[in-house]
Amino acid sequence: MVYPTTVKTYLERAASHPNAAARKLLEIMDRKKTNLCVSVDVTTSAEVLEVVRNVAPAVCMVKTHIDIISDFTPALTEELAKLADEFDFVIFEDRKFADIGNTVALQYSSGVHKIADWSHITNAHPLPGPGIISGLGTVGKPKGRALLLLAEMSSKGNLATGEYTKTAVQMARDAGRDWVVGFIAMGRVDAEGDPEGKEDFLILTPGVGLVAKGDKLGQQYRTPREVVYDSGCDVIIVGRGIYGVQGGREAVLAEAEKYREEGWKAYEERLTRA
Ligand code: S5P
Repeated sequence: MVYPTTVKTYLERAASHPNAAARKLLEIMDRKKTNLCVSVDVTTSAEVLEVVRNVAPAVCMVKTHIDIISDFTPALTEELAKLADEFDFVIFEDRKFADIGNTVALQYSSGVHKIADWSHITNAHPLPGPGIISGLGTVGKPKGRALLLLAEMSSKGNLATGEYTKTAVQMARDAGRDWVVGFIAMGRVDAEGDPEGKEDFLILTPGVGLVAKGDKLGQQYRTPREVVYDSGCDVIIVGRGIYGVQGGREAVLAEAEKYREEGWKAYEERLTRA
């Protein structure tokens, strides 16, 4: 069976989305013809900005791990925000919150990183229960931000399977799509319980590579086509497969373009799938 959400265009889905950050993302995807998110997992401010400037034309989203930056100052996130406006992409801080509501609200709003001030979208493990969603919501909702739950993971042997995944989806349903806009997942975890595709959650999927099949630490890769066409996911997240290529600035953009094209082709094909 074809899950109805996967045969709707990103723009159609934007029109009816209640969350401002999700709407912005879907509109950008349509405008720039890209479902590619580049994961910028490098460890200095200069490297982050260099990778972002290189790939910016090809992406709808840039994903950060702000806590791996060794020389972090707020100037970095100010510059990222400027680039996001200039090149038309959203910022996803991949913080993977995993504590009680009160603590995550502090981690999201405070400290040196002040994530809620600059990151359009962030994510959380459902492990602590619904309090994590409400805690983050006290900070993010008034700012028009969006939250994703990790319903599945790409790494070998992970525990986010079966009942855990189902409960994660239920937690998102209970919270409402105006705040929890979707999932980190490997496929359409939302299809069961919504056969007509009325909810329209976003599925963002890491573990994407055109060449490598995995790394030495349990990461597992699938191709953009497997992720977008076969599994019906919405955004492909690519890290080392893009910023890790040799050959400097042009090679990195060329690689990003390759992923963008593959991801977009798979999306267009799935729209017309019978
Ligand atoms: O299950 C997951 C969830 C995430 S968000 N598996 C992942 O790999 N990620 C993130 O995606 C991970 O933290 C990293 O930033 C990125 C994948 O990087 P790559 O270099 O393997 O493409």
